[in-house]
Amino acid sequence: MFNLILFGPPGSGKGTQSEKLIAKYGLKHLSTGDLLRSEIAQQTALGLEAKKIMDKGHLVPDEVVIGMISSALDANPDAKGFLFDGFPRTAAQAEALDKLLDLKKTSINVMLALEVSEEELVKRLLKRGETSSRSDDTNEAVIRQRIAVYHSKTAAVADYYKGFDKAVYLKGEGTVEEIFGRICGEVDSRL
Ligand code: B4P
Repeated sequence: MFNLILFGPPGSGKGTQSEKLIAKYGLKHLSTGDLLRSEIAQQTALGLEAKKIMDKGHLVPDEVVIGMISSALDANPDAKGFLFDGFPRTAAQAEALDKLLDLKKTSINVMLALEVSEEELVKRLLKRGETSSRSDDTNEAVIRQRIAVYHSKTAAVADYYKGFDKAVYLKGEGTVEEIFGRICGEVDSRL
């Protein structure tokens, strides 16, 4: 089994690169952002609560996203590997993920972190906000709040994987194909 975390601030290209990676390597894509947006679209109680939090640029509580990932792992017993996109985002989520994978006798192979400047992140997300239905992408103050939360809570997750020698940093600027090439180089060297 090959398990990969695609890591980086909001707008760093995680979702964009994940689409290409799952097509190339046949991994099961687990995006907590997508799972939450699906709950919102279905107007579940969880989705309605999550929307209020996401629209302010804050993180949904750990127990909610950990529960979603646990169910998704259980629902895919035959996966040849998982691509975690947007998860873990806190140290508690990282520890919980290790425990969940341990129960399944597997572990994270590598965490690939995309590095992008703040101005480029804001530019990309505002552009996406012009065409997508994502309300968290239309307001620059909310976008900057999400980036601030990344620095205060999420960036430390990289240190967790550094401690296990599993963190790799990649330049997340350039064309989508250039960045995909860098990511594939790292994946291929570990397969
Ligand atoms: P996510 O859905 O994870 O979304 P994101 O971080 O905003 O974006 P992503 O990084 O995937 O976007 P991409 O760069 O691909 O999170 C949304 C919210 O959900 C969070 O704020 C939080 O509230 C909640 N949440 C999710 N997971 C959680 C968790 N684990 N715990 C708690 N809360 C959680 O795309 C951005 C744009 O850039 C696109 O328009 C794309 O076309 C463009 N782009 C990509 N690559 C480019 C390139 N090379 N050049 C130019 N543009 C590019």
